[in-house]
Amino acid sequence: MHYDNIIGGDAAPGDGSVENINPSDTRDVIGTFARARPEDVDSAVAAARAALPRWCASLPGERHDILRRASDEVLARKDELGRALAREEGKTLAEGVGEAVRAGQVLAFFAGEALRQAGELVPSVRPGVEVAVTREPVGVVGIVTPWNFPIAIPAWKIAPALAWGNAVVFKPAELAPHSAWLLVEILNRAGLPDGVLNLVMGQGRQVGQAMVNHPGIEAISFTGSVATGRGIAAGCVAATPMKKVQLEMGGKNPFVVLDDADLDTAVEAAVHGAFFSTGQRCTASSRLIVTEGIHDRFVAAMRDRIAAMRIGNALDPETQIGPVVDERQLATDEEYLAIGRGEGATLAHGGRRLERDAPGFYLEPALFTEVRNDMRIAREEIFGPVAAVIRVRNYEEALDVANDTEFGLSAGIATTSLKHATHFRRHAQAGMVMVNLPTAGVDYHVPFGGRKASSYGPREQGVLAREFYTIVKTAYVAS
Ligand code: UN1
Repeated sequence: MHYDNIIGGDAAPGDGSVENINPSDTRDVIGTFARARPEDVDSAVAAARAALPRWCASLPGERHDILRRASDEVLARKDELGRALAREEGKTLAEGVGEAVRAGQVLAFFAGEALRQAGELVPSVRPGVEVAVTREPVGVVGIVTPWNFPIAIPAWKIAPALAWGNAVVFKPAELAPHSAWLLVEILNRAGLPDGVLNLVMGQGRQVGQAMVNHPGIEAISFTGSVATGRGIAAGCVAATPMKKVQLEMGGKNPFVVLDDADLDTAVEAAVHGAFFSTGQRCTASSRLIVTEGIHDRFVAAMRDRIAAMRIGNALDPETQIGPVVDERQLATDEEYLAIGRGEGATLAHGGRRLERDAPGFYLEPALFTEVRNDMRIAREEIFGPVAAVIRVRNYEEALDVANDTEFGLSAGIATTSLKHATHFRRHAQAGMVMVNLPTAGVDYHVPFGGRKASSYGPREQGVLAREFYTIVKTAYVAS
């Protein structure tokens, strides 16, 4: 089956197409997906601009109803959407269905937000004057999303954009456009006026760049790598007019395990955080920072736990870890396995390529031990099923090591000490802190985002999402 771009409510072919391949079985072609040209970005922006006045002026009830209908459909079709997602991205069926449900919940949350658009009436410091502080849509928003959460991340960017009256030009990742296409189709069918939401598919370098440069787009929200994010931010500032920008980028998330931790809790959280979704999450626990009293027991339990995991075809309900997303990511993972060995870390478990019935990108989850925090495997985001255990003496050293990173997305700790849990919650330099929980796997109704190189601009999700998707107007009225 072939999938076109969707511009102004119509199918738009673009120039040529790309095959979308199932990473669990590379013989399985999901479909061909159109590749947008810069002129298609122009058409998408023109369609969005034409649709904007009507959508900006739409009533909260209309926006609510459309988002609510889309949520209902996503939730009703969760199994089918979850399967489509698992097939193109390689996360397991359970993870795929879970992500589809999350997208449905996000849509419902922002349907509610569409109804909660209050401003403030403030007494002026001058007599006879009233001040009204209200929020208005930003305009046309460009949304650029990664392959690793191909329906949830689009939903948590598109839903608030629409709830607050913006029109959207949306570019999903080239590796996983099917889930995105299905989401756009559902939202359009839920009653969005033509042109409010436009889908342009293709490469970041062409389509994304054209969006960043385009004078008809007021803001860009992006999730992806630090290098690309930096380029987008620079482009948004250099553009005329300058664009508002929101970036969610990498992580090198620490998960601290203290001597007093409950071992099962620590191992479950570490395995989940490091290896579920094949480690392909910006919130993955890639540094396991373990105090020496529990170190050997923790490593032994991790090895047993990892050895028992079933790695295989994402569409097999028995599978617990799916394949890596593609050949290139697999090569990166293998390169880091070699780098880690070269740096003197011990590969305590895994790291082999696996053969399965179907040809796919299967990699055994890998656990390095004897890692120092200055090694590249402890500093650079790998984005694969590779975790590094760093041995430390005590809590104080653990906290120092946890914070000694250019990133600051999520930080976790396993401990039964209230004192250490509280101290860590206050002093971890991260946007999100998890106590006795995996660093990955977040709620859909509260803010998401990080510090340092992990994020730039306002938070995503929850009520704070409005900071990016609205601009404030302060009106002074003399009576
Ligand atoms: C999660 O861990 O539940 O790209 C979400 C990512 C993040 C989303 C993680 N933006 O991995």
